[in-house]
Amino acid sequence: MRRVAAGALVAVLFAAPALAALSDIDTDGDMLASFDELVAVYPDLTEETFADLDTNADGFVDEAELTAAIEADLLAAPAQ
Ligand SMILES: [Ca+2]
Ligand SMILES: [Ca+2]
Repeated sequence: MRRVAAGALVAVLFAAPALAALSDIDTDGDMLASFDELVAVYPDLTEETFADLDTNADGFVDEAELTAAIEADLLAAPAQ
């Protein structure tokens, strides 16, 4: 039983950073990163790069797009 509980805890710890990244960027709580919200965290971000991150072109970077951008080294993970 202890072994199962420890495994679940490790899974939560590994899952946390991706969730924390968007919540650090998303200041209005809509679970989407707008260009203005991303620029506040990444001052060097250009609209061109933002368009590259926004792969479905809805004008916002969602969690999947943010995770993909970090994994592709287009963005660094936000400092905690
Ligand atoms: Ca937002
Ligand atoms: Ca998008």
